[in-house]
Amino acid sequence: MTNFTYSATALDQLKKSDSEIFTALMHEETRQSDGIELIPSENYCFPEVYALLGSVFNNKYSEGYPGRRYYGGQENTDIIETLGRDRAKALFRAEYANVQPLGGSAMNQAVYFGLLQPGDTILAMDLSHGGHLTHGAPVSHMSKVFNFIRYKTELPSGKIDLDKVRALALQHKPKMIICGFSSYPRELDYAGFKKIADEVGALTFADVSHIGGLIAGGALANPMDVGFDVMSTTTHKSLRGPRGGLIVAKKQFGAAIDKSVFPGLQGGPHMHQVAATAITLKLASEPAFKTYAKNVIANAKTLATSLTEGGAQLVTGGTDNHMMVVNTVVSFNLTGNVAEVALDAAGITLNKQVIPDDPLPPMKPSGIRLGTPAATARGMGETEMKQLAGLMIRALKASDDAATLAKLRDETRAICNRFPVPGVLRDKEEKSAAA
Ligand code: DSN
Repeated sequence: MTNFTYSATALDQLKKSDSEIFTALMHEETRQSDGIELIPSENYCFPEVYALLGSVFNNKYSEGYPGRRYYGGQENTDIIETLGRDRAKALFRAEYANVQPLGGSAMNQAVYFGLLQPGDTILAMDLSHGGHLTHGAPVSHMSKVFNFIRYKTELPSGKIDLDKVRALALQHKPKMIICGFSSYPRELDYAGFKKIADEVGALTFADVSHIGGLIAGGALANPMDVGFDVMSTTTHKSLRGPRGGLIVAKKQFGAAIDKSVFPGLQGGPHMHQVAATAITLKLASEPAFKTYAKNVIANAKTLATSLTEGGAQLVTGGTDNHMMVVNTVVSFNLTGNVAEVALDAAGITLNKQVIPDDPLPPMKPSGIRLGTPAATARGMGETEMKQLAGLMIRALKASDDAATLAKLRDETRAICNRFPVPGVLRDKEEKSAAA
């Protein structure tokens, strides 16, 4: 099997230079291979991404943009960044793209500072109801600079009520309305958000970080198709790319966003990441990725149904996208942190999660959040989703029984070993041969 992950020379050098780091790397490969990854914001990147992240593009400073840089030697970096921008525009049907943001937080800050003035009002989803830190959570620096007003989901449905969003918009007259989430299992009504924004003269900004890949693959609606002004997505989640972010927008906002990313917020872009983003966008435009995106959602629906049949109560009752949130307190009398630890012991990785209006604190919340992008990238399908749901239910019912959890871990490993992690060596023999 070809070792896509690292060049043999680099790996050999690492082994000689630092056995502690080398060993941790090998153990992490084993952890990712032997366990099932259900954190909905994580994924296994395309193998080509490893090749570029571990490449000489890491060595290059490229402040500026293609054709207008502050350092020489840009003939190859200009090619990859231009390809990245053009591919992002084509994939998301946008007039402008910037592929330099170092991550999701930088990307969203660049949008705010590029299109707004300090003190401006922004209407966004509350973190505790499924929004994101960068959407104005009080602990974020952004909340100190802009005046965030937060809309929430409704109980008991757990869904967004656009009439309530409209009422807040009419009351506070925001300059920007954001839709997007890190924990909301339903499709958004982008046209509905746009109508409200038009009524109050606000810019429309969709942060589709979780679902960027599902939009690229045509499995979920694209906010740009209904006239959104700007959209951001991280590149490492459902898109299966390197850690990073990208912004697309209407042409008229391009110059301001470019200036905001560099020199406003960032210095030299990470060109190994930009190169990896460019190949990711190519792969995400191919027919196989459409199948992948469709399968991510089909798998999530199967997992949600199977968990519900096993006694799990899901926030909003199900899912339209790649993720679901389980209220573990009402379902299994377990707080989310206890459920997370028990499932980890069974080889199943996901995260504890606050539920809307959670009476419990974030480190001991009422639920867990899980999703299917990574499992689907391994090639798992409906059969495995049903098996995983069964393992989860058994683990949650035996959360204090170490022997049962260890047995479940063996069952999880047996399923996982039939679906190798893309681009990572399969077993110890292959690894030692490569090293
Ligand atoms: N940390 C990401 C998530 O898990 O949703 C968002 O930034």
